Amino acid sequence: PQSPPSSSSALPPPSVALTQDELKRIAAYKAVEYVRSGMVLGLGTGSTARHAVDRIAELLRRGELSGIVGVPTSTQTHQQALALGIPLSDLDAHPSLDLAIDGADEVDSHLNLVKGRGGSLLREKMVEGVCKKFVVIVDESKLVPYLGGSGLAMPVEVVPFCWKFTAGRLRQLFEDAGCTAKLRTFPETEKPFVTDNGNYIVDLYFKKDIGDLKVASDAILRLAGVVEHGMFLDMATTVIVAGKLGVEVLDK
Ligand code: ABF
Repeated sequence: PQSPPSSSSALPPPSVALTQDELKRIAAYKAVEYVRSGMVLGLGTGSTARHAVDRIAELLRRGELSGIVGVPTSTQTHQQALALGIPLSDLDAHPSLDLAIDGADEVDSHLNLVKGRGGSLLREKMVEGVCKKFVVIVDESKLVPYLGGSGLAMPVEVVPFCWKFTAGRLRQLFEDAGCTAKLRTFPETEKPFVTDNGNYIVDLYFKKDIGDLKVASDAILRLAGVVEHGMFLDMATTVIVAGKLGVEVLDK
């Protein structure tokens, strides 16, 4: 079967105004066109990736796909895929994957991403780092001129032990960018949000551009106490953007 277009393409504009969730679904369905029977698939997490998982299950039910093995990137996606009857496995059994489909919080013009505002990033990075193809699905609100520039969180997963110390060191790293570091908590209880891996998340906010992303990434990862961060650099091979004027496919 033919692959979907490998270069940028725009579909005709939809005739009615679409909601953000409909745009997410359109991007997700387009990404599922890359799925072929027999593939080992990374299943992403979040409100956009959820549509892709639903669609894969639907095509399996209809017999239009077969032999798929899914590797979920969170307990949430694991539960969704299990309930839908998608055969599941993990990286221990499948250390290399054919394709992963996942959402993102920010996408820059080089297809670098911020992920993890929904709370999962470590499992995503593990799974999506060993995929032959990584298709990211977003609505157009996620496109940014530079990562961290939206004024929204840059998530860092940290061990709970002395998290205040780690948050302080993270803030110091980016002092010149006007960084603040905030533990992610549940608004109702003020209790820390706990990741699938039993860790906390420190959200970094920047007033200015943090500069070279690779340098920033290396500096964060060098801090003992940090488990992983939400910058996904040079990982996406394709980004599918659904917007009011149509769908655009951005390839690396
Ligand atoms: C997950 O999906 C997270 O890494 C990221 O935070 C989120 C994007 O979520 P949504 O599609 O709900 O905007 O993969």
